[in-house]
Amino acid sequence: MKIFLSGELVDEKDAVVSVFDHGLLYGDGVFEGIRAYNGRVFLLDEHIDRLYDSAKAIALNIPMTKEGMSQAVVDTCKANDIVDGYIRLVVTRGKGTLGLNPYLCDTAEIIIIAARIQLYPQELYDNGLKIVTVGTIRNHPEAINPRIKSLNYLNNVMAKIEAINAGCMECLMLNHKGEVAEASGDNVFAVKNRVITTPPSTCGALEGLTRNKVMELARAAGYEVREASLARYDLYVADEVFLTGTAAEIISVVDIDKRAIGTGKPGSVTADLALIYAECANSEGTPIQ
Ligand code: PXG
Repeated sequence: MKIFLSGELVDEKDAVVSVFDHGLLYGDGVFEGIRAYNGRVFLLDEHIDRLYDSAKAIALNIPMTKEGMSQAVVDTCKANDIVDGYIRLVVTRGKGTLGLNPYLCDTAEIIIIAARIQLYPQELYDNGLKIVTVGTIRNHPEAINPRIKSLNYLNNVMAKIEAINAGCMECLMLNHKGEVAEASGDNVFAVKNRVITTPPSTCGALEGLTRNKVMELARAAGYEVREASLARYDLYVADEVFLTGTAAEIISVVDIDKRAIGTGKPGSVTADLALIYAECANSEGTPIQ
């Protein structure tokens, strides 16, 4: 495998970073997880924009233009013959001292890994997920704003541990006010009387690109789509609940805290949206070759 590191494509065995890199020492950095479908990088511009916004928010200067970054993603896919894949784009603060001060770090380190995608088992898409609400709340927005896709994922990892300990693969995270925020690595949607609602990012959700695309496609298909604060109650009594994310795409939730959602089986609106999304993902994007 060829990895993009510090401006060039190197062999995987040579793709090493310093133990003094603040991405490792402090989780100081930002990242994106991007999909390629059918020889095209899906939502590339949107991912690059979000990466630079996250970097801006943590006062991290990325030593490359957005155009250069987009080209580097495409070049890394090309070098690895990616047709359908998952791209991990990471920007760390770079090599520094054994102290927090980010201003003492060298230039940011840019890492791009283009790999084959590990899909969730089909069974989960056919039958839906069971999830639980966890005690770990989403980061307070004035501590680390959940809109920043930072390398510091401990908040989500702690939630994921609770989910797995409860026998679930995903969980529901609330914000500091008890409102629904999102799952540990996916956004959440509720469907009630065919109206589709998802929390706004101010409720503690990452502004997911799958989320945004699903809202756009749903509106174009004639659904009413709202961004509004949701309580756990709203999810318990919804007709359908589903999660969205680059890796998961669109997946039904059929049980939350032992309450069956709707019929307890994946619903028709979710299935309709998954189909529309797949069509879009397979026909749009930045060509690799
Ligand atoms: N919320 C959080 C906290 C995320 O990390 C999403 C929502 C969905 O956003 P996108 O833009 O992907 O629609 C994410 C991103 C993984 C993995 O390996 C998934 C994410 C992040 C890191 C790893 O499954 N999801």
